[in-house]
Amino acid sequence: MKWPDLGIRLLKSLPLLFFGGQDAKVFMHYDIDFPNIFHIHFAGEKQCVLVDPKETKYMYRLPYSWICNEDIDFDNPDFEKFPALKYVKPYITNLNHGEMLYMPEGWWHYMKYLSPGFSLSLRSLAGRPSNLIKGFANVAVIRHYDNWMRKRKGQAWLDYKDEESIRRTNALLK
Ligand SMILES: O=C(O)CCC(=O)C(=O)O
Ligand SMILES: [Fe+2]
Repeated sequence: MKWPDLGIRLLKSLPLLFFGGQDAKVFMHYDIDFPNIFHIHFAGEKQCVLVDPKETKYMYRLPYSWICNEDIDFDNPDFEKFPALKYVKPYITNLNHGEMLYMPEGWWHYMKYLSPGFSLSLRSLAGRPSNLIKGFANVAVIRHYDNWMRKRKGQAWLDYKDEESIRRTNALLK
């Protein structure tokens, strides 16, 4: 197999393939290890919503996680319950067969398969040292702590993270 030269050193051992049926959604997240991602879509049409990491403070991120509060519907956000989302400016684009989207390291992404299709993500290591360190900490420590707390406390841990995400984010607006 020949790899394309995209001007960045790709992690050749780590291409990821994703499949989605009609209306399948990929929850808003950023990737745990801060890769730069070239996302190539095939077959159907897919909507992609990206958010700049500069706006992370308004994203109701769950503590010890790289996802948002799961009650947020990014197709129709509830601005009463999640008022900080008013300060977030999403970039929205649709990918059709053969189109590629570059997602810089740390950018949030939410995706919706408008019709059945599949995508290939070519990834490269984080370029910023601060992101490399955060990615390493996430993989080596944070996710294990989160799993351990979840086993220990069960639903109470999930409820705590939900409430904290709202409390911390809404506190910024006061
Ligand atoms: O398209 C998908 O199903 C998920 C893609 C994604 O999150 C990624 O490439 O990092
Ligand atoms: Fe992702």
